[in-house]
Amino acid sequence: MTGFVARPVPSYPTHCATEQYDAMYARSLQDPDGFWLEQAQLLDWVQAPDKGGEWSYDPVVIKWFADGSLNLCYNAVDRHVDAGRGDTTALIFEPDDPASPGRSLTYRELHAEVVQMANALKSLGVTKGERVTIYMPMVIEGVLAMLACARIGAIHSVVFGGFSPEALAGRIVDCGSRFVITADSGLRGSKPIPLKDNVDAALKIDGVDVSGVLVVKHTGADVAMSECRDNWYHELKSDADCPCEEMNAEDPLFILYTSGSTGKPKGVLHTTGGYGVWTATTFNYIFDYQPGEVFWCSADIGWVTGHSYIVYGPLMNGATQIVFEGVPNYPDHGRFWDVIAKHKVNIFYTAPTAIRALMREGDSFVEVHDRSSLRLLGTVGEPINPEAWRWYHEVVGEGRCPIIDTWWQTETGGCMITTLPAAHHMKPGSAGRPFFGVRPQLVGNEGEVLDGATSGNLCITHSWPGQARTVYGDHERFVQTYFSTYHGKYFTGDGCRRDEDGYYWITGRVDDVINVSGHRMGTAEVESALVLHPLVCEAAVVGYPHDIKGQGIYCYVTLNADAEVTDDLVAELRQHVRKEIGPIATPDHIHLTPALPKTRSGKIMRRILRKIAENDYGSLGDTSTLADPSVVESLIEGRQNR
Ligand code: 6R9
Repeated sequence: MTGFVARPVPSYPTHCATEQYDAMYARSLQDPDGFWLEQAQLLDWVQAPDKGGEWSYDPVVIKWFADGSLNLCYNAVDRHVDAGRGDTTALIFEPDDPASPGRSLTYRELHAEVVQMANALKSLGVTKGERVTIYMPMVIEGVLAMLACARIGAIHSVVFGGFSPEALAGRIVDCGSRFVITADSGLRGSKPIPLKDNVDAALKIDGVDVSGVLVVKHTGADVAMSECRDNWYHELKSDADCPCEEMNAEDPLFILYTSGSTGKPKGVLHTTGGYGVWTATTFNYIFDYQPGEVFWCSADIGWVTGHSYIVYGPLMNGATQIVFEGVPNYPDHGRFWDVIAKHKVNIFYTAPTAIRALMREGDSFVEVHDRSSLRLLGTVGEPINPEAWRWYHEVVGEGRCPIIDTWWQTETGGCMITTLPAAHHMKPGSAGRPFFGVRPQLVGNEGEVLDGATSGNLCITHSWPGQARTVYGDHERFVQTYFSTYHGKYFTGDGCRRDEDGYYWITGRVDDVINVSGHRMGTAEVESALVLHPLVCEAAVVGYPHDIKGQGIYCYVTLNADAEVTDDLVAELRQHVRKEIGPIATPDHIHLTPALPKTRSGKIMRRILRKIAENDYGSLGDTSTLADPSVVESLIEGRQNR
């Protein structure tokens, strides 16, 4: 792949030109405390911090700005009103159905509505430190719910509205949440999502102990309301005064569940000050938002991208942005570009999987819509293939807009590696250079540090303010997962190449996590769901290259000896996984097999299963250690027949 030099973008501000980046980056490494205490001034503090980072990776203790106090809802909402920016539009709601009325809120109106939501939470009995589960469609009230929690010091745990009642219940129990905020139902591509019904089903599951449910009326769907437990939001909200709670910088802000290579999803915990500074600064420098512009991040608030770049980052910077309820292909494949034309979007941030899916439909869906407002395009969630990158750049952005390919994770809080517009040349497929304060390191499998242009496992050697502090309720798991593979370093789980210009090229996960349409999925999670089915004996799940989704889910399943194989069984198993986890986990292939390739000690040889799923039989490696090498032949035969 050759380096791609961006066309000059004359209107670009110069504050992030190359020399300035180099100088700021160098300073951020030499004097991290001074640098970040200065950046922290982007926020309004009740008690400004004097302390920067106080951290160690052995033992693992991470604190930033620990003597400071602030409230992020105040920073995202009130301070803009106090500073005379109350009439600026904060949120523009674009509904699933383009014919439905949208609405928009100024920062003043946002303030009034956040106060109403916060009062509703208080009247349910929510207090500082409580965990509140948010299970919402992509509507303004979802954003209000998160900000209202931050306002009163409650810890939000947003669960993506596409997750099943079982998955929702697991997350409610794990963080001991006694309160749920939901809506009657949601809409995605005109399909109703029965959110309240799902909550009812989740709350019936053993171990769930929820005392209050707040229900936002959104679609008007008929839902059951339990008298003592369920409350309509519109009946509970009030305009009473509701000041922001003063929070220590290290008080928890939110928990967000994410998949790992083992066990159930982990509740990644972020705290207030460091996360606030990280999302505010990354949004400011990377998206380079200018007053009056319209920003649009097409993610869902159920993922970290929605947390950092729909809720906290843009709002703390006083931006005007879109909250989009719909999907890219409804009512047709031009919906993204229609929304961009309608609201004159200047900065657009989306996922490679959406770009690939839309690219496949041809250029005409793009070209009929006016994209002249676009100035900057961004991607996140998975590696972008150069072909999709070029289409995004040439067709969507008319060759005019720089592309930022931002690499980061739920655990990093915000962007970590990206080119900065006007400071760096872009190379399609490369995330680019580290953001201020980020020290990436490539490490070999034995832990050896690899210098220069090379490939290895991506670690980060020094803490940054936006780093997750722990796994909720299980610090040992946090230490094991991230700091034990390469002692004293944060291990990202990603493989990566660094080129001669110091650009980083993420090559994908090196652990048992797959990335399906930009969503992280632990293969272990899908396996546990499959073996819950009464006919399944054993399951092994791997990822394989998928044109649109990046990776698809390939499941090898062995059945119990007495199981009868019917035509419907495969469909039933797929349905079963959807029910246990949610539609995003729907298997692409279910390969029924009498046996799995195992070593003599009984370990499943996943390496072989991955190769077979990839249709790559030439490099299966050494199969002689298998207990029964003939299994491989029959698996290959089975793969070729599908
Ligand atoms: C923000 C987010 C994190 C994993 C990460 C990596 C992959 C994210 C990427 C990327 C290549 C990029 N990833 N951004 N890979 N290029 N620009 O997606 O968080 O859901 O926690 O996923 O996504 O594999 O480790 P999360």
